[in-house]
Amino acid sequence: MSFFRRNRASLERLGIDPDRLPPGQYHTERFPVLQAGSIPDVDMSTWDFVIDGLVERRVEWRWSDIDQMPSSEMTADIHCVTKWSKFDTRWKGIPVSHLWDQITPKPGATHVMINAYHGFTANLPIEDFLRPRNLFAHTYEDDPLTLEHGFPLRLIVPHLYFWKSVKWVRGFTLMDTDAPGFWERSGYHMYGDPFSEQRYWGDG
Ligand SMILES: Nc1nc2c(c(=O)[nH]1)N[C@H]1C(S)=C(S)[C@@H](COP(=O)(O)O)O[C@H]1N2
Ligand SMILES: [Mo]
Repeated sequence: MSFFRRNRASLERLGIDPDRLPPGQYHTERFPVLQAGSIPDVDMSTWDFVIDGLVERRVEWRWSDIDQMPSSEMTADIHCVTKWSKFDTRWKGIPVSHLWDQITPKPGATHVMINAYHGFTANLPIEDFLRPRNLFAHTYEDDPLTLEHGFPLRLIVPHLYFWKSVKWVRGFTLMDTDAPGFWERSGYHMYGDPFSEQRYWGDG
């Protein structure tokens, strides 16, 4: 029996519904660290969060602004395109919808580009960005994010492959068209639904 089949079979023994595991994925309890390039130097005294593009007024928040916003908690399964999935990860942060309520998008905005340190980007349809569970997370389990997992703030969009859950996030740009982000330009799927196995260009 292959590693993947054994791993899937082991879920039932653990009392976990194997249907939670998308095709081609294996379950792990570890929390691997992945990013393109190095972990950024984060300086909270100059840190800002910018919302620009098709928005009536550009927003520029400091950490002290973000820190005062209401947080909520969310538990989600996460699925990395490199085939590991981790179940029941628990996050706390500012709902994406809360930030969205504070801006006025210009007519015609359909997509966002999430922006992070080192020029890392990821694209999302606005509809997917605004799913009620999505967070700009500052807390994992009960502790502030570690630097390697995205301190001080990362996006969590659990219904898509985890490369869309941008670490070290610094803001987002509203757009009237879809455009590829960092991994999408290198061949990853523009949308990235794990249950349809949309890993690379041309998948589903
Ligand atoms: N800023 C930034 N965010 C990123 C990445 C990155 O390279 N840079 N990699 C993505 C990928 S491919 C994955 S799988 C997850 C990994 O998150 P983790 O290191 O917390 O497991 O972060 C995503 N967010
Ligand atoms: Mo990934």
